[in-house]
Amino acid sequence: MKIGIVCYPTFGGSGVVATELGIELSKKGHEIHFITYSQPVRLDALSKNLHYHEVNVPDYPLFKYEPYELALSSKLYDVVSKHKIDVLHVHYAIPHAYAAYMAKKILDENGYNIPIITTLHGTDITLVGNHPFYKPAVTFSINKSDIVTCVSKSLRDDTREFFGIKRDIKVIPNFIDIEKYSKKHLLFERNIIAQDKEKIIVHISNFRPLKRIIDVIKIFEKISQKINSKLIMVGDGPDKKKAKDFLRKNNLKNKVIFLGKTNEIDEILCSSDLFLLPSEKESFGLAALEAMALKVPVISSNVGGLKELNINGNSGYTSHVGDIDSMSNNAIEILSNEKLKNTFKNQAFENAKKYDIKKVIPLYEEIYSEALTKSN
Ligand code: GMT
Repeated sequence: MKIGIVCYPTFGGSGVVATELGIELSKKGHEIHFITYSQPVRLDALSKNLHYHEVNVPDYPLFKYEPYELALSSKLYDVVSKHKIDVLHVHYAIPHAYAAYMAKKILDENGYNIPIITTLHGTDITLVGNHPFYKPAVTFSINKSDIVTCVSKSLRDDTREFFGIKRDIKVIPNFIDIEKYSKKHLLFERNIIAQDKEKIIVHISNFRPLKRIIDVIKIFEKISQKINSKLIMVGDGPDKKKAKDFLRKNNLKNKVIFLGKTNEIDEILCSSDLFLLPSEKESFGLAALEAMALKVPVISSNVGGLKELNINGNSGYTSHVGDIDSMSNNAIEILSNEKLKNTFKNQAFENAKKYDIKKVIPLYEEIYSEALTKSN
């Protein structure tokens, strides 16, 4: 099948999922065309089955805002008609589902029928999409997609509730390549970042307010009063300065390392004892799944898709948003007992196996076939 994939090519979870999906589909013999404004970060090599088409928005002094949706629709029209694409799969509703619908209409005028699959990832629904400025256009484009999928049951329910949408929405969870991760267990020399007896606690995110990175530090502060430990903060974003100020004021600077954006996430997780994700909203929590796949127990909030992924008392623990005491007590319980920690580590890995790429990719292939059948 020839599949066009539209996504945000940056470090965000939706872009990572879309890229890994495209790469895996290409290995299965599908011809994949990424249509994005820059080459997706995890797409390091193009091949016979993997193509990349850049969307350009030229500067023009008249425009206060460059019309990206327009450029994307035109590019989609070009790529779909030139390469005879069978289905178009857009990740993140804003503005991708809207631009895809416009491209579909233009193609239709030219006698070309292209089914559109929209995958909702989270903030396109729970944060940005339901703002009155965007809501009518987002509702319209979700309703007009041929098939809609989302990454957790919680996100499906939120989409129905926030947009009053009644149509079928399929849940296809995010995934990881378990085989690849199994090979990485014990990969990293832990004493590069911590002393031998120090426990390593990790947080990975884009440091946006909804990730609550001050909670991460407060939880760590309580843990470190009882357990010799170090906190590794991976990522970058708007709350980084606030976090650094907090560390300075609370004399925690020497115990916390900021690693910035890195592609070495697996290596860091391999040598970690615990992963913290106390988010205010989280439709899935891909970073937590990556941690679980590398046998790292997760301490998280119990919001959205996180409570579907992180099984309380099994792969880690979940608590209410902002409950620093509960999260730090749970963390201390796991970290202070080596046998218990190993049980949680193994359980985290067992749970991650449910999200193996080999189980999830066929679900996408099924919906591509369904979309094709429906549109013919
Ligand atoms: O978490 C973010 O802020 C990034 C965002 C994105 O658009 O990439 O992540 C969303 O999609 C990921 C992939 O499906 C999910 O794992 C994240 O839970 C989801 N983020 C939120 O719902 C806040």
